[in-house]
Amino acid sequence: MLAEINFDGIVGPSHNYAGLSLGNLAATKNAGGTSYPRAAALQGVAKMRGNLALGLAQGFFVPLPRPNAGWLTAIAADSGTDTALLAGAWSASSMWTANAATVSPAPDTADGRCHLSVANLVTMPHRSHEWPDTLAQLKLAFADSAHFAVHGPVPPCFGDEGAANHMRMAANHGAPGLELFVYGKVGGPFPARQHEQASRVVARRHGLDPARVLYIEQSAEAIAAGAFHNDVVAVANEQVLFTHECAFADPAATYAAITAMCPGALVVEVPTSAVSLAEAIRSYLFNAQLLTPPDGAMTLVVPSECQENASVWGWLQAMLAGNGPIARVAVVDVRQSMANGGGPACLRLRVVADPAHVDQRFMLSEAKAEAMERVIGQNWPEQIDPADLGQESLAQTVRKARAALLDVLDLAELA
Ligand code: SUG
Repeated sequence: MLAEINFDGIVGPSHNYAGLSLGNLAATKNAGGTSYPRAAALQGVAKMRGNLALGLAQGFFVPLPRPNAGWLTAIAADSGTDTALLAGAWSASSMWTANAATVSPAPDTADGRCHLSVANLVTMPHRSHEWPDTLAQLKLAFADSAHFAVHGPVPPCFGDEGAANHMRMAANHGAPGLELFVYGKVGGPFPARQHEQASRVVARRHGLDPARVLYIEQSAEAIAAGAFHNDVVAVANEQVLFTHECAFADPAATYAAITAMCPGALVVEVPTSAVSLAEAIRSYLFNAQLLTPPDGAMTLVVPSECQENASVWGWLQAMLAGNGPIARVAVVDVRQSMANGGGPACLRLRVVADPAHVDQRFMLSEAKAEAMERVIGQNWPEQIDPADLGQESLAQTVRKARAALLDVLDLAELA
């Protein structure tokens, strides 16, 4: 049976704050700070366990090989190379699997298979070299070609950041859906990372019905305020779109098109008067997981930063009291990821599929979560100062830690 499976990226042992993402305010603010990879990875596993406890199907992807020797060779790195480029080889940014790929589930596609296109992530140098290793992992997890089609990246002239700029609305996850592709226009102070043509290429490749696709321009104001991906200001689940008033260039036209194309759609809009764009981006209110557990009570999984912001928390309490479509709010601590601009929604890729068709090595169980915690506890560095990046001893620790995880998950072929 089709279900929404959330594939979280396990935070890699090289997790650090090198400040590489222009336009991502949390990442640039924390540049140079000490990171705690072990705590970061354990926070991620705890989040996954929370979703398992809700009765949801949960999968995961493993960290990519770091430092990436292929990237260092490609840029002909030497002792004079810019430290930001060198740090790019060490980034654990593949943890944010919302940027791994764009996914169109089987009910939406012409051939009735679930299509996945790996994201090229070309805008940020440190993320531009993720896709080959991500693709290898997708090909393994979704190897069953009767049910999945895994595509390579769109041409690099079109920036593609994957599911972070893609939403899907449907009566339920297994029903045909409306796919929403959100793109930015260049010209503002920060890069517009998702290009319209990349989204259009993905939709054509996936065999989507044009009558069930919408291309939506992200508001320039949101990008300039630090919403470097649409999932920082909007999230959808089934028939609900939860969005900030300033997420889209033309909100009224966007809502009208959605309600016309997806009968029963409900827009839960948070006005600027209740939560400013700056507060929304600081708290990551919209970078929440909006989930439908088996008991049917739609649940918004927010980062703990939301609890600490009076207007955000106040708005959430009023929402719960108001008897709207979102029935529950759950709080998770993913502070280590948040400090690099990655909230609960960034850490997961949603794939609507029959869990039985996925390579079971990528599906989480309680026992596997415990095994992961043991490996992380024993092998992940406790802390990393960005000045340590480049040290051979740290490289060895990072490689050994990843190898230990692959070993326990029976995924050594990704070594
Ligand atoms: O691409 N941060 C990531 C955060 C990605 C969040 N994902 C979603 N919104 N879906 C990025 O900006 C910071 C790494 C550094 O600066 O070292 C970083 O890559």
